[in-house]
Amino acid sequence: MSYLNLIYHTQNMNRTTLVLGACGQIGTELTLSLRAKYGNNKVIATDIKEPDLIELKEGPFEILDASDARGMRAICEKYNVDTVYHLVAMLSATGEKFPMKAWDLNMQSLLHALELAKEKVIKKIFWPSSIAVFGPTTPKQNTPQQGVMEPSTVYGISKLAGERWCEYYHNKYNVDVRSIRYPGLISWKSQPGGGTTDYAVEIYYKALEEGKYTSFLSEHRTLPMMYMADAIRATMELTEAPLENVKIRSSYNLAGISFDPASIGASIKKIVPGFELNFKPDYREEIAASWPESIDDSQARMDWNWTSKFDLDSMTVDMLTNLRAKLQLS
Ligand code: AKB
Repeated sequence: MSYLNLIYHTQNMNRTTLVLGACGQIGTELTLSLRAKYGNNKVIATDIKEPDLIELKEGPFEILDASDARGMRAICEKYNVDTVYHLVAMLSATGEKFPMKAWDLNMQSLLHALELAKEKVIKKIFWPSSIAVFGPTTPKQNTPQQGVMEPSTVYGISKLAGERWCEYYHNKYNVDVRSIRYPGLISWKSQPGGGTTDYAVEIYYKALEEGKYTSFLSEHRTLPMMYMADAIRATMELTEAPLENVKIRSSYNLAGISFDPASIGASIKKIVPGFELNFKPDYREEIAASWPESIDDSQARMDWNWTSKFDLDSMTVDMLTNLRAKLQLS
């Protein structure tokens, strides 16, 4: 190895990965998966609050408000950060209650990270978009990668604006930013907060704890969803894909499973036979009604070989098994 190569190699060896929003639904599992792969000290977890899950403290953990540009820069410099996974956002349902807060948090934190990449403080960013970028005028079935996007929620507007900023920073400043339009995510390790798709997590807890659940979405409100294990794998696969494979710099469509509350209820009933499901749609029904039912993710499949593994029943088995153990139920 030449002297210059050796210096380059040594510098890169010491670089770390930063997770913003490490205590959130995605951040928790992503931090643990990244640490399992790269080592605890190579992955810096940050959040605005202390973690409930003690495992998150098994590597470096820093309190950081992602809307604080100086704080984000200081941590990136302190730990010689290479890649930032930016998982801070106010989701759709809470965003409708606090529109300006949602806009400020979702946009500022992204722009701070993009600026750090532009200035070469960091090298790469993963930032999640969402199916919320689509709106009532988008085709609902097999929604294409490119097409009409007229989101009707503040969250969706901020995600669409974020996508445009990502592509802009890539085109103008060569920033290596990668993104996925996540469907609703279902997980047992950490709970979601403030989303329209949260019912699909709550339903599993209630099935085990109470044997019944009242859905805030209507019986046949179909949405694109995905099990967290698939989402984490997609996130790491895209972020680690060779540069030349990443053709979309706004955000990739990603598909997992499409189902409605009635179908997830039927899937749970196969394992919890007495489970009772009722419906009392609230304001979230209107948000859900504006989103697609299924997603065309052929571009992700083509560019970085994406393929999902879990279907509704295999997800239900895995969710209920893990939740039973977590909640210490027999
Ligand atoms: C939400 O429901 O707001 C999120 C999303 C679909 O991005 N889970």
